[in-house]
Amino acid sequence: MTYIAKPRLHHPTLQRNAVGYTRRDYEGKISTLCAGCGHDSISAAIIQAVWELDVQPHRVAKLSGIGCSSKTPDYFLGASHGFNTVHGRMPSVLTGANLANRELLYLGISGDGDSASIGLGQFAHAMRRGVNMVYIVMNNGVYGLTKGQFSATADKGSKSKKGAINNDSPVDLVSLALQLGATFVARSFSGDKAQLVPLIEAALAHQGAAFIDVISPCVAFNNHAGSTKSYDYVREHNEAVNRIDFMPYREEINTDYAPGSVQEVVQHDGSVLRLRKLHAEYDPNNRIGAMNYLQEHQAKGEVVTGLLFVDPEPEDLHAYSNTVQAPLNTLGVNELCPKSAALEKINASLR
Ligand SMILES: Cc1ncc(C[n+]2csc(CCOP(=O)(O)OP(=O)(O)O)c2C)c(N)n1
Ligand code: SF4
Ligand SMILES: [Mg+2]
Repeated sequence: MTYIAKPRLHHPTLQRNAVGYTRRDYEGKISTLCAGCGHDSISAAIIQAVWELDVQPHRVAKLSGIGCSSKTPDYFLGASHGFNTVHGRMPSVLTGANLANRELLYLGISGDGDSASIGLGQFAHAMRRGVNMVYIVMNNGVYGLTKGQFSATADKGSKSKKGAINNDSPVDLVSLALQLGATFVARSFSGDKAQLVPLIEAALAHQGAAFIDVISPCVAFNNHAGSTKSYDYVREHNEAVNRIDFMPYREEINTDYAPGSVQEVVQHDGSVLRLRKLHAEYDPNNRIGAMNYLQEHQAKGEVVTGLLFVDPEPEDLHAYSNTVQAPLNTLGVNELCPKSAALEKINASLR
């Protein structure tokens, strides 16, 4: 783990957001990841998105598992709540925290090993339960931290640095998230900040399970010819279906586009996603269509990116479970332990 804190000196003219913070205030410690690792670019995109959204740092809880990717929360949002859990167990810890206090914004950071191997069950249940969170997988196709073994997202036929061929079929987390009922599903690339930042912003505004798979090359173990998660491969095979402009509810919309070239999605909180269509036939409101489109294009070796599916009226675990609105730590002892008479009443109603 890194222990190197960044100097706290700010240039006095650094721009401040509406809640008075500079971009530096959303940074964390100095990264100890390899120079050029895609994960550092994703950290920078998260910092940018949260700063632009004027979120107060104490309103965010960032949770992760184990891996180079799961180390990154140490490198951003240093003034937010954080919990580095056990390998593959971020979703259940996050679910518990979210049930205890729904007022925070939950950011779950994971890797392809963390979520598609040991944590696959945890990933599946967070998605199907509609936990209100932004679930980001920094996907490099290998276990970077343990020296580059193929992970479950490595494509069949892709080559390791030493030339071994992967014979196993890949787990596609985006397809799984769609099938499991996630209400916001996107894929992006760490090398495309212009696409990634508005996707993170829109996901943070989304009031349900939002999943973003970010292809994030590992320069130490998976950035060679024959890898399908290298910078070169993703740049050459990136098929973006749309570009989004994210507008928080308070902003006046004044950008002009040619009629028909833009699709507007108004989210539950009033924020607007303006989708500039790059593939005219692609409809991000059609879950089954998105699944078919992905499978067809994946079979051709293309990496489909963009906002793949969004339900503008999502429901989350709290709505399904009819839970109390207030964070549990604001309730008194009588509400938390309602005594035997209340239990009797409940039992009687079930007889
Ligand atoms: C229970 C448990 N099993 C195995 C490990 C060893 N281990 C640490 S990180 C890791 C894989 C990390 O891969 P990924 O999630 O893809 O993260 P990356 O390093 O590639 O970003 C493994 C297998 C562990 N820490 N804990
Ligand atoms: S080993 Fe790979 S994933 Fe880990 S920091 Fe280095 S480049 Fe990034
Ligand atoms: Mg990995």
